Amino acid sequence: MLTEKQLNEIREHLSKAQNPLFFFDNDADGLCAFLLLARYIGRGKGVAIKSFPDLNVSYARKLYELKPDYVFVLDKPIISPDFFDEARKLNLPLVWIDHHDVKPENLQDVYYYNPLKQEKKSSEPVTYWSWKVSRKKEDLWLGVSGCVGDNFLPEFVEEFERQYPNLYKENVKTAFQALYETEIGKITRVLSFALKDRTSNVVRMLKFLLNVKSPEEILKDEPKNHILFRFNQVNKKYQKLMGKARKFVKEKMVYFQYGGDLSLSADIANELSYRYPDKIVIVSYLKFRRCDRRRA
Ligand SMILES: [Mn+2]
Repeated sequence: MLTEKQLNEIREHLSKAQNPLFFFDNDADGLCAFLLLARYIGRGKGVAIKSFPDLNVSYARKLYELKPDYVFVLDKPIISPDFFDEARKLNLPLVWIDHHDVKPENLQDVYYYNPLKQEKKSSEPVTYWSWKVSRKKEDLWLGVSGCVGDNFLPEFVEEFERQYPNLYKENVKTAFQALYETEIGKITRVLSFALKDRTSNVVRMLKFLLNVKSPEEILKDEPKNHILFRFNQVNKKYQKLMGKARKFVKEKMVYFQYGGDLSLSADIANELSYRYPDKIVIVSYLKFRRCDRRRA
């Protein structure tokens, strides 16, 4: 776990940062962690990291473009040495909050926070700790949404249920149940699908989410709700794939292979393991290459 002292340190970094830049993992946990911290101080820009598994050096360009005075990296297990070099060259303080089971090297002058590094080990998602840092009552829903997206049901879900009975339901026992059976779970799925969009649309979404007043706005079915529009688009493809995947359910396992222009493997695998908890689930994505064979 992170200690109260460490949470305070993170608060201090945030309050010192006048123009922070947050790099976050491209999923609901990363996104909600960013939103919680940026909304806490009321400033900061966010960039979703699409490189895998590391934050690679191509993102260093953002340091020149956006000229931050502080860099935060959220929910990413590896940062490439070249990215570090660039940040050091610019003398930028780097705060790294993660919860993956890795031992990064090269941490001199990096402020590294990971609940697994402590004596009392725990692996709550980065959203969980971001909520502990911010504790803005009106942002509690972001805390729940990001945690549930990382298959973690936080204890503050009880407080959430009291605050937003319409977005929750009784007797939720697991994070998956919250993800697939409640409205806050739908919000998580909306956010996660909306991240799978062109960069310009994602930038517009981040702006909207930095200022959104209530979670209900995300579910409001109206034409100017671009996030919901994108969700519906991706969800159509997703439901089709889920329908296909169900045909591959065997006695002990589900093995499903698919292709196309959009990778949805993590989402499909999660839902399959929720629907078929006693089976082994394997989902593989084949990225289609354009065939360039031409006749001579
Ligand atoms: Mn993540």
